[in-house]
Amino acid sequence: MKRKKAIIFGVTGQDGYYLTKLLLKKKYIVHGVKRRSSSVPTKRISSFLNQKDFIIHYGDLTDTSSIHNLVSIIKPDEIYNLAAQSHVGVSFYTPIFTANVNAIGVLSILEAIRSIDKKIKFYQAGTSEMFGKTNSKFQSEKTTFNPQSPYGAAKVFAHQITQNYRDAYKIFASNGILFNHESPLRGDNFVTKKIVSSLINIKKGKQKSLVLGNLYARRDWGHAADYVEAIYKILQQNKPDDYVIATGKDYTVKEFVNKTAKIIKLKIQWKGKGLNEVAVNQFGKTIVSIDKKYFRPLEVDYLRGDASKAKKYLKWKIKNSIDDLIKQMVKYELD
Ligand code: NAP
Ligand code: G4F
Repeated sequence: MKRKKAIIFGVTGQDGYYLTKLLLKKKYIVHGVKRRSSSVPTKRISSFLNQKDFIIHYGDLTDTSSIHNLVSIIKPDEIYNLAAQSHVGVSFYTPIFTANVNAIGVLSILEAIRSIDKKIKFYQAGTSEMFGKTNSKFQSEKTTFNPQSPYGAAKVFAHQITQNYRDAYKIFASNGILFNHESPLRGDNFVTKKIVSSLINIKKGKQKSLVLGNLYARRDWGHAADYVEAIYKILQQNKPDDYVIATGKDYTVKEFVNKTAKIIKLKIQWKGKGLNEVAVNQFGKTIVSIDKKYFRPLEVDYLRGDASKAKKYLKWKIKNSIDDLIKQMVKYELD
């Protein structure tokens, strides 16, 4: 049987690692695209670099010619677009770059598919940030988008242009609408990784305190390994479509701190209010404090997803609870 070929844009990121691992297991030939960087960007995927079924290429979503060349040379069966400037807070500082990568970059891939081979299947990494400020208790595929950041707004464009190319050119182009998903390989400046690594450093006496922004934002946190299973399944359906992927459970940032502290047996107690709220240890020493600089110009206060459609049609299942996730993140940091 002919083996499938996939291109992964964003292969060096968190999800890039887990999706590569999954596709190699399924006997795909995986072509990963990395961009030029002054430091080594392939740390997460170093274990795949010497495998013959994993081929790495240079490319950049802001360089349309690189995308066109890769698609025409590789002629893949499937393209997974995980590439993005993925930090919501940073998107306020680099809004134009964020829009070029997260919105126009997606259009460049779709244009390459349209002009080279309309049979190539396409997955776009959409996000719950597209819902932004919402009144829905659970957000589903039917919930209105109301993004609150350059990141979210660019992702809405990417989502809608993916639907347009599906309808206009009959391309198998599908969107995942993924809620927050984390792992031991999460980027250092996302809140979960920052909390886990800092609290462990504090416990070991290597760091004095953890400084956070909004403690009361609520997020629906899942595990990246479970979410890439859904990404894969989305492209194996008979028809292209859009799917919410989420756990359906939400916690505040403060609750995530408390859960992590409990797992690593660090005793903390909260006191004070607003910007003066702190967590202290048993000796009264401040371990967690708040700084305005980590607040965003606009915040998404609350996200909780309804993944019924994915559960029904993709037969997608969650394997890791939030406590499993934190325990794995803790173990990785300790190792
Ligand atoms: P990540 O760890 O930040 O990875 C992003 C990837 O995109 C990296 O490989 C990065 O390369 C690459 N990239 C950035 N700019 C690029 C450019 N101009 N050209 C080519 N590649 C570029 O993000 P992730 O957590 O794996 O998320 C994967 C995708 O899912 C992203 O699109 C993200 O927006 C979306 N998403 C994530 C979540 C989540 O909670 N993790 C939820 C919903 C949606 P470098 O390694 O060189 O930086
Ligand atoms: O970990 P975060 O930066 O993730 P955020 O903004 O929810 O975005 C992540 O999930 C999205 C899916 O909904 C993805 F599309 C996106 O690519 C990314 O993966 O922040 C989570 C919450 C926010 O409300 C933030 O304001 O934590 C709050 N927070 C509080 N203190 C902090 C901090 N966030 C960060 N990064 N750093 C802090 O010190």
